[in-house]
Amino acid sequence: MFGEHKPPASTTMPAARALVDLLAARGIDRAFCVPGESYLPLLDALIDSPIELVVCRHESGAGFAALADAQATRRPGLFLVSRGPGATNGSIAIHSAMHDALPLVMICGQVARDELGRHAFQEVDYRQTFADLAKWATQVDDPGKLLETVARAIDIATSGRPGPVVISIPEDVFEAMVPAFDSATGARAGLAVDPDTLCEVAARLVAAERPLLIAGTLVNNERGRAALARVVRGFGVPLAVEFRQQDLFPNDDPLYAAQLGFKIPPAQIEVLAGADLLLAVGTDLGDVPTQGFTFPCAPVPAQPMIHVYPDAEVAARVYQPQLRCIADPVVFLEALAALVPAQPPARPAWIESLQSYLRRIRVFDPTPAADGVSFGHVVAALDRQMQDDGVLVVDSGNFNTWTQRYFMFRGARRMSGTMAGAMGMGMPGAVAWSLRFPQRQVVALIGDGCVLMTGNELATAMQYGASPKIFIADNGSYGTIRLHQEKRFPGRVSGTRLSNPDFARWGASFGAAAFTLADTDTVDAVVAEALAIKGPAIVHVRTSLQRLSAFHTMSTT
Ligand SMILES: Cc1ncc(C[n+]2csc(CCOP(=O)(O)OP(=O)(O)O)c2C)c(N)n1
Repeated sequence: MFGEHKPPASTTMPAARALVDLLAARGIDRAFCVPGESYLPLLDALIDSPIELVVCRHESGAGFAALADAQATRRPGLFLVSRGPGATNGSIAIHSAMHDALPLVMICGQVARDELGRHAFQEVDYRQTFADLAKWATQVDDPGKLLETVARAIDIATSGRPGPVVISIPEDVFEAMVPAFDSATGARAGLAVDPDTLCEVAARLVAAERPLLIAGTLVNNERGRAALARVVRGFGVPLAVEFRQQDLFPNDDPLYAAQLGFKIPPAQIEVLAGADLLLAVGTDLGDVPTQGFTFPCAPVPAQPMIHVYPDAEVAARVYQPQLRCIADPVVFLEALAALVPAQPPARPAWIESLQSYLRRIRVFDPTPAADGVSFGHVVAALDRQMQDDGVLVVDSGNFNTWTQRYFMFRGARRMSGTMAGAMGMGMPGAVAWSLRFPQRQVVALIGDGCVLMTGNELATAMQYGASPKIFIADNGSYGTIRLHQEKRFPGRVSGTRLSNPDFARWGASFGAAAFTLADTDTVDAVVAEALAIKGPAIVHVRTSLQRLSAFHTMSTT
């Protein structure tokens, strides 16, 4: 039933205030920013609003923090940037949100309307600049259309395949008088699921001998994870998860089969390809989870496939499954969970074939490395010591391949990182998670290359009382690229060597607790000490370059 709707009052207010009311009504309670003179009225309106403002040190940090906040809350992440250089600095987060299907809103100031089109100071046409990066880029040229434009942008960011939107607002528009925001508007409902389709999917899941469920990022929220667990266990169907979505389901459960990230060994793909039914839910089946569109084989999969996705245009891009269901994937799983059979079908041989690979790679290799601490030892210690609702934020680089072998996402442990593989998410992401969940352990794994991109957001952690524990894997190299180099141009090192500061002293200069970890024998003790710190802690791990990856060494690439 619709509630009673009173027509909007005819009062007017400055556009910046009406904008803040609208953002708050859409569930946004935090904004990350780097300030600029182009949006002063908005900064001012935030003072008296329920939206908390977190000032950052670089727009990429603000953008990554907003992205992580969207991951943590599954509500739109918001960041505010100044025109021109501010907006272009923030573009890395826009690109990441697009690839990660995360709802992100970037509001940027713009030159005043009477200067538009005259190449005024720092002027950029954001609609052109972000046309390819964002799901939608718009500019509010008419104050009367401010609220409808912003409401539309948020709907675009959060519907179908979620994504980033860019809203440019000329500085004089913020000060125009507009009608007050009517908070009764904007009710939303999820995409429903057709009951006949559901019954068919349930029947097929029961009948299949070797079904495989592939779950993606759009399922990764509290309701989605709960429904997914009921479906996986109720139908006894093994689960493979999309890249960096390991926290979708307990990794130590026999029905957890694989993470479909980069470099899956061909032997494992061969086993997965033995499936006789694929049910892909909430993944856009891009090139990463599908191993370059080879599993499932594109465009027509080798086995019957059912694809559940909320956006027909995205779902139809490559694959022609037997059955495509355009629906909200969480609503779909919840409805499917109501149809589980009395007993899950037994598939011991199929489950065992999937488990044998995981068992093999999870055997801990205690051999110390000759040129530094193997980062695998640190990740294994974190697995032993982190709380069951801890959050592990991973930056991009080979140091985090160890999480696939030695870190079990179980209980309420969460993972955060970009599927887009952008370097720099680690520090601001950890700050955002720690601000959102001050009681939980928030640990970040960050390479020496990544940490000097956005590491200055440690200052933001200090300023706002966030308490992330940062483990820096320092192998003196942009190691991932060095590994590629070693494969393609053996022995020829170019552009990948790094000369680093003493990261413990660097962290201490911000006021964080700081540790140096250079000896394999002290890994457990240093991890324990760092985790016990109340505020932020930096652990400078002098890691092995030779054993930089969980799956390769530098000399055996
Ligand atoms: C913003 C950005 N720039 C460049 C790259 C390419 N890239 C991927 S991994 C990597 C090296 C990361 O180095 P580091 O943080 O030291 O981790 P390691 O690879 O040594 O484990 C680079 C340069 C990227 N993914 N993102």
